[in-house]
Amino acid sequence: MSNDIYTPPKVWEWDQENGGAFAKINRPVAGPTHEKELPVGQHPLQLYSLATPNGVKVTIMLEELLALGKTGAEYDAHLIKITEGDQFGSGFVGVNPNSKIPAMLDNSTSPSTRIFESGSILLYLAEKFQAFIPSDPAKRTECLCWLFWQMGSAPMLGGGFGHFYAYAPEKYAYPINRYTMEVKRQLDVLDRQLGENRYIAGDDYSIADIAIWPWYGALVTNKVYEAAEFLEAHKYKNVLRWTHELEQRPAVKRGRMVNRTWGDPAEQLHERHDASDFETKTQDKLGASAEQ
Ligand SMILES: N[C@@H](CCC(=O)N[C@@H](CS)C(=O)NCC(=O)O)C(=O)O
Repeated sequence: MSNDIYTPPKVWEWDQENGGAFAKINRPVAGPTHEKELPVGQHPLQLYSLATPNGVKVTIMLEELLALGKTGAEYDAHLIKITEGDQFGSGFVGVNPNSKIPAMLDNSTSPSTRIFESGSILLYLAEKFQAFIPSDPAKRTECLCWLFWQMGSAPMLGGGFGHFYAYAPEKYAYPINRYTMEVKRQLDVLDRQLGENRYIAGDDYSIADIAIWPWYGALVTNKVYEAAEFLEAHKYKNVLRWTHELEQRPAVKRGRMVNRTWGDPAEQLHERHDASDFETKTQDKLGASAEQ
């Protein structure tokens, strides 16, 4: 690949060697590549995920629900290694035909309910447990506006800006400028909203915060794409104030650890099957017990 001007052929052909991070798992077709059943644990909710920003939305929500005392939100979190193609196993595709984490099964219903798309999972859980979504119709609408804002906006951040700034095999001015413009605009949207409100949708912490924080909070604190300086993240003061407030929440701290396979071993809980796993099964503890 080079910076030469590209003239599209009459019919696009799949160049399997086109390089770039994640080229190995990208395909122009859907459906399973292999037969593989999903593991099923003992709890009502079965989550199949990885601790990317999209995955973390759901684990934060589940930990917040448990912190509120909603015991029906007990869950098993199974690790899906997307760089190894686990999302293309037949069992996973059965839960999410779109082959992306997070995906969830609610085994407390008969038959089981499958839920995919992180925004839809947050809404499902908020409605099921009547929590983190306002009951007042106007406030509920505001909360859903921001939830859907996230679902429409984050692909510009991840698939657009993050891809071309951090992952593309070569840097091109055109897409980086285009998506930087859009991401800075999005940060300004959030900054203005958070200048007038404590939380995204008003006075109360909600699924709008839980959806938006893992992407935009990580961006302004340099945890994704190493782009905080490039984007002048320090200028979005209200976003930073909100980001730091949310990161202190115990459920947010726990949610970020689940299905995490990189970074500090003390913050990696590869699978979560019980609340006590946070104390006993993080990688530092498992590594230490393997050494004894
Ligand atoms: N809109 C989806 C996006 C999910 C998504 O893009 N998941 C990524 C990880 S963050 C994934 O599973 N990628 C694997 C692949 O594309 O094969 C959601 O919010 O759930």
